[in-house]
Amino acid sequence: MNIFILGGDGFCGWPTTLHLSKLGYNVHILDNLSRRKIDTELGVSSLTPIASIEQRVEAWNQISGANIIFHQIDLATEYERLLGLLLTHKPGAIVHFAEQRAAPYSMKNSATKRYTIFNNTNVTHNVLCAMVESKLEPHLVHLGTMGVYGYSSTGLTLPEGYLHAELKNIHGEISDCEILYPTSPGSIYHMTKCLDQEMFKFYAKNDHLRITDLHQGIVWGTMTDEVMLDERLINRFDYDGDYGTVLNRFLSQAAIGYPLTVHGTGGQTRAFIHIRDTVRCIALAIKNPPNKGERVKIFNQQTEIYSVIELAELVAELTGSEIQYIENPRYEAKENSLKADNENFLYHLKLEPTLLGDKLIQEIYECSVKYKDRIDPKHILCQSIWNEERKQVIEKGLRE
Ligand code: NAD
Ligand code: USQ
Repeated sequence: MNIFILGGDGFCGWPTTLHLSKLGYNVHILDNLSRRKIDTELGVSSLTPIASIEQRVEAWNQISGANIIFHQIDLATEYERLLGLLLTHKPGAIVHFAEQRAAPYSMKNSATKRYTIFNNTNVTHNVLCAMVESKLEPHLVHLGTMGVYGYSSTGLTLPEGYLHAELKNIHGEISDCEILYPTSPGSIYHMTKCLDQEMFKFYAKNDHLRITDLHQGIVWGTMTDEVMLDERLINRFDYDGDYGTVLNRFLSQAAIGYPLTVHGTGGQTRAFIHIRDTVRCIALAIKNPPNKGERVKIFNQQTEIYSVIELAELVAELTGSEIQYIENPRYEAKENSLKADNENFLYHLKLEPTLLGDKLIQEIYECSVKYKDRIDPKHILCQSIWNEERKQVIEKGLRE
């Protein structure tokens, strides 16, 4: 079966490409390399020395005997080319990673806010539109986020996408239904994932497209079995204040003796998944598509829940690092509780989760130490401030 990986040059997309290729799928990567261009714009590079897309594809094809093909295409603007590629290669599945995915980058300024909305919503809508126009019926697997639910400590276990609700009419009669869980995005980036969700709902209802939306937690780690085969296959590792995610950031900070940058109290509680499980979950989702006419399948793709301070303490204990509490540049709850269902992957699809206790944290630390000379300390702090109120608090702190 042919598979299109949209955004297959990125942090999650590249290891997924290799994993699906190893499983025997014919993989095509569609990517405009915008993530590499944003690194140049920000003056920063991946902690790990990633090869060019041409070199990494050639290396994999040589090592594995597969024939991954790379198409450089901007999916937000090149609709006709996308349609042409669909009609030529007739993929059985499309995995959609191709969005601007950093919350801090999306909140930097008007230009990055507008870019994130333009890029993400257009990519998603172009893909849906082209699926309908092509009359092909590929299964779309989209990478969404746990952040669509928001972090408001309701005490509820977050369901997998749909909330059971009782609606009361003016006569007091109650009817049962299932609704999409009310969204509460914490950034412009997260908001695009909420908009994606509505588009998926419409196209599944109106055109009977088969869609799976994976609400993924924060990904940690960088290595999978396939990327470890050869230095040229090495995966991206973001450590900077815009793109680095919290646990990977703490481990890279520890590698250069930089105090761990806990925002606020560190009471923010989030869901996590290791990159090895990301690629496995996607393979499982591809094998288990919804039926035609079925509503969008939504799975929570996360295996563990931690607060930021719990992670900082874990890393501090492992590496002897100091913890530094800094004024939070984000406008978010200081503390939240979080419980989320993940039965679909863990119990129905039998994912054996990779957990933080599994010593992989040491592997990431060692990787950070190996490449620590590539870390530029001036890019560590998050410079993106969510709103005027946060800006004033931070400026006041600097004056005192
Ligand atoms: P990434 O930025 O490393 O990769 C995204 C890829 O998409 C890049 O290679 C980029 O060049 C490409 N892309 C973006 N816009 C494009 C366009 N218009 N046309 C063609 N290609 C385009 O991000 P990632 O960390 O691999 O995340 C992949 C997906 O998974 C994102 O949608 C993200 O929202 C989701 N996700 C990521 C995480 C995480 O922790 N990294 C967690 C939850 C969900
Ligand atoms: N944080 C710190 N210190 C840091 C960096 C972050 O305390 O140095 C805090 C943040 O304030 C936040 C939490 O850690 O409360 C998580 O931040 P993050 O940057 O690790 O993750 P986030 O911005 O939520 O985004 C990441 C991915 C995004 C994905 C999301 C999944 O970049 O693509 O959608 O994780 S989720 O969080 O479940 O929405």
